[in-house]
Amino acid sequence: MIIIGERLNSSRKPVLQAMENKDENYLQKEALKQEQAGASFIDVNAAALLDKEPEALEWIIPLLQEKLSVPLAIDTPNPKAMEEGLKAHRGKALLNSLSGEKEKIKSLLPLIKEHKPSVIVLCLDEKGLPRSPEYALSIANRLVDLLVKEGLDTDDIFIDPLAHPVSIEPDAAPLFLESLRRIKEKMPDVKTIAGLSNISFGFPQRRLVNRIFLSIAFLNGLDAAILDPLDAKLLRAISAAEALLDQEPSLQDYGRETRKKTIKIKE
Ligand code: THG
Repeated sequence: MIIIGERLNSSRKPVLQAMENKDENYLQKEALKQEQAGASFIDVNAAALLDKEPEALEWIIPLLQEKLSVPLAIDTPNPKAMEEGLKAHRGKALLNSLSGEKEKIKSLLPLIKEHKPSVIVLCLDEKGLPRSPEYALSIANRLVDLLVKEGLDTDDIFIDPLAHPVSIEPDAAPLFLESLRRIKEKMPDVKTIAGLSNISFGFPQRRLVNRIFLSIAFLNGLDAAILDPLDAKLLRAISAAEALLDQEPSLQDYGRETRKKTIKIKE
């Protein structure tokens, strides 16, 4: 499972404060902790800074890269901020995100051509979130074709079928899983990704629901997830799912690690 660390998001109050107060130490530590916990990308979102977002990313990205050996996922709906973020990023960034909306494609495609980042594709267009797996697949298919034409490797494309909150749509999880399955079946070389927390929005015991959802999604072919890598129980659920599927770490490693950790972490 590829982990994208979600903690550096300006929707979290301490992060917003650190971004506003230019607290370099806090931001670097928050990034490094996530890398050390196993994240392969660190998501950075400064959208709550509104018109200051482009300059914030231009400042934060090199600041974080001083300390990190993994790349950043540049998480913004604002094309201008994305442009500044991609310019500031050394090496291949992860663009979060492109979608099927015409305006998005028009503004982001030239940036993708120029910087050749990895790209997260949201299954969403002008009509909003798809209500059927067929529609999610058709958006994914169209955008993957477009990106491959621009010279991207399928390996560098992550499709996000977008989980809806179960508290609002009772069939959100089966819809997500069916979209995931269809996308994997049609495009086995592209990666799939999900932000974990949407599914449990407005639901009791969110962390537990997220953990169970992630395990089910993983067993159905999810390659990557945006989550809090410092959530020890969540990370252990991932290791358990990996061990069950005979991926890394092996079952033996899982047993050894678990015996060590159960001393500290109660089930
Ligand atoms: N797909 C893609 N990108 C995304 C998302 C997605 N980026 C944003 C979001 N969804 C994932 N990132 C976060 C970052 C922080 C939180 C949730 C998702 C968060 N959640 C708790 C809450 O909402 O209450 C608070 C946890 C806390 O107390 O720290 O903070 O789906 N491509």
